Amino acid sequence: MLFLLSFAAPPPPSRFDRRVSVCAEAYNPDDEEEDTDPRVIHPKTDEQRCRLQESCKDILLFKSLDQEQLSEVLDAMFEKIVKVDEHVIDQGDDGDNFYVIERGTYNILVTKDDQTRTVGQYDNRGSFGELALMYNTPRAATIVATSEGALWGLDRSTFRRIIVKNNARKRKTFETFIESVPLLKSLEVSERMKIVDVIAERDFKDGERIITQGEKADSFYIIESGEVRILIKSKTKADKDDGNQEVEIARCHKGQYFGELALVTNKPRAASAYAVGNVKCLVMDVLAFERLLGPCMDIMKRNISHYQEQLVKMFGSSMDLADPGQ
Ligand code: 1OR
Ligand code: 1OR
Repeated sequence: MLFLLSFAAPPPPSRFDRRVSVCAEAYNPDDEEEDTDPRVIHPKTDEQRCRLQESCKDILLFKSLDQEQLSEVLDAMFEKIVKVDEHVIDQGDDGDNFYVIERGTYNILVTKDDQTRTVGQYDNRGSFGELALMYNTPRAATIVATSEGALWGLDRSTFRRIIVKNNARKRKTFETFIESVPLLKSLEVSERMKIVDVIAERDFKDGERIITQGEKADSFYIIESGEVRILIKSKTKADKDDGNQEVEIARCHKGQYFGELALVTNKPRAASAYAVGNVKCLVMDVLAFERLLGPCMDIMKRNISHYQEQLVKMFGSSMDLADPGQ
């Protein structure tokens, strides 16, 4: 294999003419010419490598890579310092790099019908720029730094060779399960496959806490196997005297979801979730949740209104899910 050693940011990609408008483009490893591309390596000091590893540790797209794939990705990443107001990505452009945030705040802007709206923000964590590289589409949003910041970039060719190839495997692995999830039934097959592209699998041991009541929320969960208990700390006087005990309010099983409430209401977690036995969950981050699960929102909102009814039945009218307490 050829090794390309480079200290500067990589040259602009040369394969933009392959851009197609098909969205959930199938990946065929046999016709992927990037397999013959030289391996990209940006040498790093130990200190840089540490910062890079820390920035990447929660990136869902990297979670299902094996050790070798991950080190190839980390080797290829390069540091990019950004200034306030710098446009890291412009909507409509072709995709060059995928970015992981080390620090800094960034606005996500979308222009539609000549109107530009801020649709979200990144706050010192997360990643962006995967869509144009995954689906060969123009950039779907503009990303502007709202502070000085530092990013780690991954070139298009390495991204496609490793992440997109791995997604083809993920699609095969999770296709049958994802098709069986009741919440996702109303989606098109291509929309369900896009969910598979961005999810990660996470394992939890018996008794492990998956969600903590009162915490800020950034993920949504679908149970792939095992059982999850939902517990709530009630705030009635009797419970306070009792040391604010947690009470079980629900159990979720294979194919069911949890962790949607805080994302929908934009509030802290209303309850805690614990694994019962060994549990495997598929995890999606909040932006992917908002981007991909819009069509399922009515079902989720209907179920949320049932929570409120159950809450009143269990604890009387003194509890409010919009005020989860600590
Ligand atoms: P990209 O390669 O298209 C822009 O370049 C990036 O912005 C995109 O990848 C995502 O990583 C990121 N819609 C589209 N792209 C988004 C969105 C988004 N949020 C972040 N990105 N929406 C916002 C969801 C809250 C939907 C807006 C209608
Ligand atoms: P979250 O993001 O607030 C905790 O994190 C999750 O527990 C929550 O989303 C729901 O997905 C899940 N009330 C509140 N949350 C519940 C409930 C629930 N059941 C599951 N969750 N109730 C149970 C109704 C059978 C009503 C309270 C008595």
